[in-house]
Amino acid sequence: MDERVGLDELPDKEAGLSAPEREGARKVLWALAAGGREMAGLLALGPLKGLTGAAGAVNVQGEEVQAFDEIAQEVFTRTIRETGAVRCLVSEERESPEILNGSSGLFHVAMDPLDGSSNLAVSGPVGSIFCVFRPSAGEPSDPSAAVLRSVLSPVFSAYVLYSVSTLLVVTFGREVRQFALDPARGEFLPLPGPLRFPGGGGDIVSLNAGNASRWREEDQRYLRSLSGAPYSARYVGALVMDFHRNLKKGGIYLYPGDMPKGGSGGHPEGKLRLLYEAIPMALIARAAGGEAVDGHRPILDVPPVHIHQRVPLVVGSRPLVERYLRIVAAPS
Ligand code: AFP
Repeated sequence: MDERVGLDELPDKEAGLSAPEREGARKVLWALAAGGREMAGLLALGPLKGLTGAAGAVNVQGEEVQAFDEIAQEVFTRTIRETGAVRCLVSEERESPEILNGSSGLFHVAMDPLDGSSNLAVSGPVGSIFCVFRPSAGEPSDPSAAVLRSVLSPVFSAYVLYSVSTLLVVTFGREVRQFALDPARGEFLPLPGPLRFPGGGGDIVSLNAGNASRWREEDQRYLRSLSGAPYSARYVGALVMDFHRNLKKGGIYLYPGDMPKGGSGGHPEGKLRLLYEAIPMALIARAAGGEAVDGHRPILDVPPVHIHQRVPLVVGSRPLVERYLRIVAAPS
Protein backbone atom coordinates (compact mmCIF):
# COMPACT_ATOMS: atom_id res chain seq x y z
CA MET A 1 0.00 0.00 0.00
CA ASP A 2 1.38 3.42 -1.00
CA GLU A 3 0.67 5.93 1.72
CA ARG A 4 2.26 9.05 3.17
CA VAL A 5 3.10 9.17 6.88
CA GLY A 6 4.13 12.49 8.48
CA LEU A 7 7.41 12.72 10.40
CA ASP A 8 5.46 13.43 13.59
CA GLU A 9 3.37 10.30 13.18
CA LEU A 10 6.28 7.84 12.84
CA PRO A 11 6.84 7.14 16.57
CA ASP A 12 3.09 6.57 17.08
CA LYS A 13 3.22 3.62 14.68
CA GLU A 14 5.78 1.84 16.90
CA ALA A 15 4.23 -0.60 19.38
CA GLY A 16 7.53 -1.18 21.22
CA LEU A 17 7.95 2.39 22.50
CA SER A 18 6.72 3.76 25.83
CA ALA A 19 4.83 7.08 25.77
CA PRO A 20 7.91 9.07 26.94
CA GLU A 21 10.06 7.28 24.35
CA ARG A 22 7.57 8.17 21.59
CA GLU A 23 7.72 11.81 22.63
CA GLY A 24 11.53 11.71 22.92
CA ALA A 25 11.85 10.03 19.50
CA ARG A 26 9.60 12.69 17.97
CA LYS A 27 11.86 15.42 19.39
CA VAL A 28 15.01 13.74 18.06
CA LEU A 29 13.38 13.36 14.62
CA TRP A 30 12.58 17.09 14.65
CA ALA A 31 16.18 17.80 15.66
CA LEU A 32 17.51 15.78 12.72
CA ALA A 33 15.04 17.51 10.39
CA ALA A 34 15.99 20.97 11.75
CA GLY A 35 19.71 20.19 11.44
CA GLY A 36 19.23 18.71 7.96
CA ARG A 37 17.34 21.81 6.82
CA GLU A 38 20.03 24.12 8.20
CA MET A 39 22.82 22.05 6.63
CA ALA A 40 21.07 21.96 3.24
CA GLY A 41 21.00 25.78 3.25
CA LEU A 42 24.63 26.09 4.34
CA LEU A 43 25.89 23.48 1.88
CA ALA A 44 24.18 25.25 -1.03
CA LEU A 45 26.20 28.40 -0.21
CA GLY A 46 29.46 26.49 0.41
CA PRO A 47 31.26 27.35 -2.85
CA LEU A 48 30.25 31.04 -2.60
CA LYS A 49 31.53 31.25 0.97
CA GLY A 50 34.73 29.34 0.24
CA LEU A 51 33.75 26.57 2.66
CA THR A 52 34.25 23.50 0.49
CA GLY A 53 37.86 22.80 1.44
CA ALA A 54 39.85 21.26 4.28
CA ALA A 55 39.72 22.76 7.78
CA GLY A 56 43.44 22.09 8.34
CA ALA A 57 42.94 19.38 10.98
CA VAL A 58 42.85 15.59 11.15
CA ASN A 59 40.02 13.81 12.99
CA VAL A 60 40.10 10.85 15.40
CA GLN A 61 39.93 8.55 12.34
CA GLY A 62 43.16 10.05 10.97
CA GLU A 63 41.20 11.68 8.12
CA GLU A 64 41.49 15.26 6.93
CA VAL A 65 38.64 17.34 8.44
CA GLN A 66 36.69 19.42 5.93
CA ALA A 67 35.33 22.81 7.05
CA PHE A 68 31.80 21.44 6.68
CA ASP A 69 32.56 18.39 8.87
CA GLU A 70 33.01 20.78 11.79
CA ILE A 71 30.00 22.92 10.83
CA ALA A 72 27.77 19.81 10.63
CA GLN A 73 29.13 18.62 13.98
CA GLU A 74 28.13 21.93 15.60
CA VAL A 75 24.72 22.14 13.91
CA PHE A 76 23.56 18.62 14.83
CA THR A 77 25.08 18.72 18.34
CA ARG A 78 23.04 21.87 18.98
CA THR A 79 19.74 20.59 17.58
CA ILE A 80 20.11 17.21 19.32
CA ARG A 81 21.11 18.82 22.65
CA GLU A 82 18.03 21.07 22.52
CA THR A 83 15.71 18.02 22.57
CA GLY A 84 16.66 17.31 26.19
CA ALA A 85 16.18 13.65 25.23
CA VAL A 86 19.75 12.46 24.63
CA ARG A 87 22.26 11.33 27.24
CA CYS A 88 25.41 10.81 25.17
CA LEU A 89 26.31 11.74 21.62
CA VAL A 90 29.01 9.77 19.80
CA SER A 91 30.33 11.41 16.63
CA GLU A 92 32.88 10.57 13.99
CA GLU A 93 34.31 14.03 14.65
CA ARG A 94 34.89 13.62 18.40
CA GLU A 95 37.17 11.15 20.13
CA SER A 96 34.95 10.72 23.22
CA PRO A 97 31.17 10.72 23.66
CA GLU A 98 29.74 14.13 24.52
CA ILE A 99 27.38 14.14 27.50
CA LEU A 100 24.34 16.19 26.45
CA ASN A 101 21.38 15.81 28.82
CA GLY A 102 22.88 13.40 31.38
CA SER A 103 20.73 10.73 32.95
CA SER A 104 17.52 12.64 32.16
CA GLY A 105 18.10 11.75 28.49
CA LEU A 106 16.19 8.77 27.15
CA PHE A 107 18.58 7.78 24.38
CA HIS A 108 22.17 7.60 23.21
CA VAL A 109 22.87 8.82 19.66
CA ALA A 110 25.73 7.98 17.28
CA MET A 111 26.27 10.15 14.20
CA ASP A 112 28.43 10.81 11.22
CA PRO A 113 27.48 14.48 10.85
CA LEU A 114 28.77 14.78 7.28
CA ASP A 115 29.65 11.63 5.36
CA GLY A 116 31.38 11.78 1.99
CA SER A 117 32.61 15.31 2.68
CA SER A 118 35.50 14.96 0.21
CA ASN A 119 32.75 15.26 -2.47
CA LEU A 120 32.12 18.87 -1.43
CA ALA A 121 35.11 20.12 -3.44
CA VAL A 122 33.19 19.12 -6.59
CA SER A 123 29.66 19.97 -5.36
CA GLY A 124 28.92 16.23 -5.16
CA PRO A 125 26.31 14.59 -2.90
CA VAL A 126 26.96 14.12 0.82
CA GLY A 127 24.92 12.83 3.75
CA SER A 128 24.44 12.75 7.51
CA ILE A 129 23.88 9.40 9.29
CA PHE A 130 22.33 8.78 12.72
CA CYS A 131 21.49 5.88 15.00
CA VAL A 132 19.46 6.25 18.21
CA PHE A 133 19.88 3.63 20.95
CA ARG A 134 18.00 2.79 24.15
CA PRO A 135 20.30 2.81 27.24
CA SER A 136 20.46 -0.55 29.01
CA ALA A 137 19.24 -0.92 32.61
CA GLY A 138 22.06 -0.38 35.11
CA GLU A 139 24.43 0.90 32.43
CA PRO A 140 28.12 1.47 33.19
CA SER A 141 29.13 4.97 34.35
CA ASP A 142 31.80 5.20 31.63
CA PRO A 143 30.04 6.96 28.69
CA SER A 144 31.76 4.89 25.96
CA ALA A 145 30.88 1.62 27.71
CA ALA A 146 27.31 2.84 28.26
CA VAL A 147 26.86 3.69 24.57
CA LEU A 148 28.42 0.40 23.45
CA ARG A 149 26.02 -1.58 25.63
CA SER A 150 23.02 0.33 24.22
CA VAL A 151 23.96 -0.58 20.65
CA LEU A 152 22.18 -3.91 21.10
CA SER A 153 18.94 -1.98 21.49
CA PRO A 154 18.45 0.41 18.55
CA VAL A 155 15.35 2.62 18.53
CA PHE A 156 15.61 4.19 15.08
CA SER A 157 18.11 5.12 12.43
CA ALA A 158 18.06 7.80 9.78
CA TYR A 159 20.06 9.55 7.12
CA VAL A 160 19.85 12.90 5.38
CA LEU A 161 20.91 12.97 1.72
CA TYR A 162 21.99 16.36 0.37
CA SER A 163 21.82 16.11 -3.39
CA VAL A 164 19.65 17.72 -6.07
CA SER A 165 16.99 17.47 -3.38
CA THR A 166 17.40 16.98 0.35
CA LEU A 167 15.85 13.75 1.64
CA LEU A 168 15.38 12.37 5.13
CA VAL A 169 15.07 8.58 5.35
CA VAL A 170 14.03 6.94 8.64
CA THR A 171 13.34 3.49 10.02
CA PHE A 172 12.19 2.32 13.41
CA GLY A 173 12.90 -1.23 12.18
CA ARG A 174 9.57 -2.22 10.66
CA GLU A 175 9.51 -0.12 7.50
CA VAL A 176 11.42 2.71 5.85
CA ARG A 177 9.89 6.15 5.29
CA GLN A 178 11.28 9.03 3.26
CA PHE A 179 10.68 12.78 3.37
CA ALA A 180 11.75 15.53 0.98
CA LEU A 181 12.68 19.04 2.10
CA ASP A 182 10.49 21.78 0.67
CA PRO A 183 12.97 24.67 0.97
CA ALA A 184 10.22 27.29 0.54
CA ARG A 185 8.26 25.93 3.53
CA GLY A 186 11.35 24.76 5.41
CA GLU A 187 9.67 21.42 6.08
CA PHE A 188 10.33 17.77 5.32
CA LEU A 189 7.18 16.49 3.61
CA PRO A 190 6.37 12.78 3.36
CA LEU A 191 6.90 10.91 0.10
CA PRO A 192 4.78 7.87 -0.73
CA GLY A 193 6.05 4.68 0.85
CA PRO A 194 7.14 2.52 2.49
CA LEU A 195 10.46 2.36 0.68
CA ARG A 196 11.69 -1.16 -0.23
CA PHE A 197 14.42 -2.64 -2.44
CA PRO A 198 12.83 -3.51 -5.78
CA GLY A 199 11.78 -7.11 -6.33
CA GLY A 200 14.52 -9.12 -8.04
CA GLY A 201 17.22 -7.20 -6.18
CA GLY A 202 18.53 -5.05 -9.05
CA ASP A 203 21.82 -5.00 -10.94
CA ILE A 204 23.92 -2.11 -9.54
CA VAL A 205 27.28 -2.75 -7.88
CA SER A 206 29.02 0.08 -5.99
CA LEU A 207 32.64 -0.40 -4.94
CA ASN A 208 36.06 1.26 -5.20
CA ALA A 209 37.72 -1.09 -7.69
CA GLY A 210 40.97 0.86 -7.26
CA ASN A 211 41.44 -0.95 -3.94
CA ALA A 212 40.67 -4.44 -5.30
CA SER A 213 44.28 -5.71 -5.56
CA ARG A 214 44.57 -5.12 -1.78
CA TRP A 215 41.33 -6.93 -0.82
CA ARG A 216 41.28 -10.46 0.60
CA GLU A 217 41.15 -13.19 -2.05
CA GLU A 218 37.41 -13.90 -1.44
CA ASP A 219 36.44 -10.31 -2.24
CA GLN A 220 38.62 -10.33 -5.35
CA ARG A 221 36.82 -13.53 -6.39
CA TYR A 222 33.50 -11.72 -5.98
CA LEU A 223 34.73 -8.88 -8.19
CA ARG A 224 35.84 -11.40 -10.86
CA SER A 225 32.39 -13.03 -10.69
CA LEU A 226 30.82 -9.79 -11.94
CA SER A 227 32.71 -9.83 -15.21
CA GLY A 228 30.37 -10.93 -17.99
CA ALA A 229 27.41 -10.94 -15.58
CA PRO A 230 24.52 -8.50 -16.06
CA TYR A 231 25.66 -5.77 -13.61
CA SER A 232 26.16 -2.01 -13.80
CA ALA A 233 28.91 -0.21 -11.88
CA ARG A 234 27.93 3.02 -10.07
CA TYR A 235 30.07 4.64 -7.33
CA VAL A 236 29.83 8.18 -5.97
CA GLY A 237 32.12 7.66 -2.97
CA ALA A 238 29.48 8.92 -0.50
CA LEU A 239 27.83 6.04 1.34
CA VAL A 240 24.46 7.78 1.75
CA MET A 241 24.17 8.50 -1.98
CA ASP A 242 25.43 5.07 -3.07
CA PHE A 243 23.15 3.32 -0.57
CA HIS A 244 20.11 5.43 -1.42
CA ARG A 245 20.49 4.86 -5.17
CA ASN A 246 20.84 1.11 -4.60
CA LEU A 247 17.80 1.09 -2.31
CA LYS A 248 15.67 2.81 -4.93
CA LYS A 249 17.01 1.06 -8.03
CA GLY A 250 18.27 -2.24 -6.62
CA GLY A 251 21.94 -2.87 -5.94
CA ILE A 252 24.77 -3.68 -3.56
CA TYR A 253 27.47 -1.49 -1.96
CA LEU A 254 30.80 -2.97 -0.81
CA TYR A 255 33.67 -1.52 1.20
CA PRO A 256 35.78 -4.57 2.16
CA GLY A 257 38.94 -4.41 4.25
CA ASP A 258 42.02 -3.48 2.21
CA MET A 259 45.68 -4.04 3.02
CA PRO A 260 48.15 -1.15 3.26
CA LYS A 261 49.70 0.11 0.01
CA GLY A 262 53.52 0.17 0.07
CA GLY A 263 53.45 -0.45 3.84
CA SER A 264 51.11 2.45 4.70
CA GLY A 265 47.44 3.45 4.52
CA GLY A 266 44.84 0.77 3.88
CA HIS A 267 41.92 -0.27 6.06
CA PRO A 268 42.50 -3.91 7.09
CA GLU A 269 39.40 -3.75 9.37
CA GLY A 270 37.35 -1.91 6.73
CA LYS A 271 37.02 1.87 6.39
CA LEU A 272 33.47 2.44 7.56
CA ARG A 273 32.45 2.82 11.18
CA LEU A 274 30.18 0.29 12.89
CA LEU A 275 28.10 2.59 15.14
CA TYR A 276 27.36 5.50 12.84
CA GLU A 277 27.68 4.09 9.31
CA ALA A 278 27.26 0.31 9.17
CA ILE A 279 24.59 -0.28 11.85
CA PRO A 280 22.23 2.53 10.78
CA MET A 281 22.47 1.43 7.13
CA ALA A 282 21.99 -2.22 8.17
CA LEU A 283 18.79 -1.30 10.05
CA ILE A 284 17.46 0.62 7.05
CA ALA A 285 18.48 -2.15 4.64
CA ARG A 286 16.74 -4.84 6.73
CA ALA A 287 13.56 -2.83 7.12
CA ALA A 288 13.53 -2.34 3.34
CA GLY A 289 13.91 -6.07 2.65
CA GLY A 290 17.70 -6.05 2.22
CA GLU A 291 20.69 -7.13 4.34
CA ALA A 292 24.10 -5.92 5.51
CA VAL A 293 27.08 -8.16 6.33
CA ASP A 294 30.72 -7.71 7.30
CA GLY A 295 31.91 -10.24 4.71
CA HIS A 296 30.63 -13.25 6.70
CA ARG A 297 27.99 -12.40 9.30
CA PRO A 298 25.18 -9.86 9.61
CA ILE A 299 26.40 -6.40 10.64
CA LEU A 300 23.77 -6.46 13.40
CA ASP A 301 25.59 -9.50 14.92
CA VAL A 302 29.03 -7.81 15.05
CA PRO A 303 29.94 -7.26 18.73
CA PRO A 304 30.51 -3.53 19.37
CA VAL A 305 33.79 -3.15 21.26
CA HIS A 306 34.84 0.42 20.44
CA ILE A 307 32.78 3.53 19.69
CA HIS A 308 34.87 4.26 16.56
CA GLN A 309 35.19 0.60 15.50
CA ARG A 310 35.65 0.03 11.78
CA VAL A 311 34.07 -2.84 9.91
CA PRO A 312 33.97 -4.18 6.34
CA LEU A 313 30.52 -3.39 4.92
CA VAL A 314 28.50 -5.14 2.22
CA VAL A 315 24.93 -3.83 2.08
CA GLY A 316 22.12 -3.98 -0.42
CA SER A 317 19.20 -5.99 -1.71
CA ARG A 318 18.88 -9.48 -0.24
CA PRO A 319 19.45 -11.44 -3.49
CA LEU A 320 22.66 -9.52 -4.24
CA VAL A 321 24.01 -9.83 -0.68
CA GLU A 322 23.17 -13.56 -0.66
CA ARG A 323 24.98 -14.00 -3.99
CA TYR A 324 28.00 -12.18 -2.52
CA LEU A 325 27.98 -14.48 0.54
CA ARG A 326 27.76 -17.63 -1.66
CA ILE A 327 30.74 -16.51 -3.73
CA VAL A 328 33.01 -15.54 -0.84
CA ALA A 329 32.14 -18.78 1.03
CA ALA A 330 32.89 -21.03 -1.98
CA PRO A 331 36.17 -23.01 -1.69
CA SER A 332 38.87 -21.43 -3.91
P1 AFP B 1 34.83 10.84 3.36
O1 AFP B 1 33.77 11.31 4.34
O2 AFP B 1 36.22 10.96 3.90
O3 AFP B 1 34.65 11.46 2.00
O4 AFP B 1 34.61 9.25 3.22
C1 AFP B 1 33.41 8.78 2.74
C2 AFP B 1 33.24 7.32 3.08
O5 AFP B 1 33.34 7.11 4.46
C3 AFP B 1 31.95 6.76 2.52
O6 AFP B 1 30.89 7.66 2.51
C4 AFP B 1 32.34 6.33 1.14
O7 AFP B 1 31.52 5.32 0.62
C5 AFP B 1 33.75 5.87 1.31
O8 AFP B 1 34.26 6.57 2.44
C6 AFP B 1 34.57 6.19 0.11
O9 AFP B 1 35.87 5.81 0.32
P2 AFP B 1 36.92 5.76 -0.89
O10 AFP B 1 37.15 7.19 -1.33
O11 AFP B 1 38.13 5.13 -0.29
O12 AFP B 1 36.32 4.94 -1.99
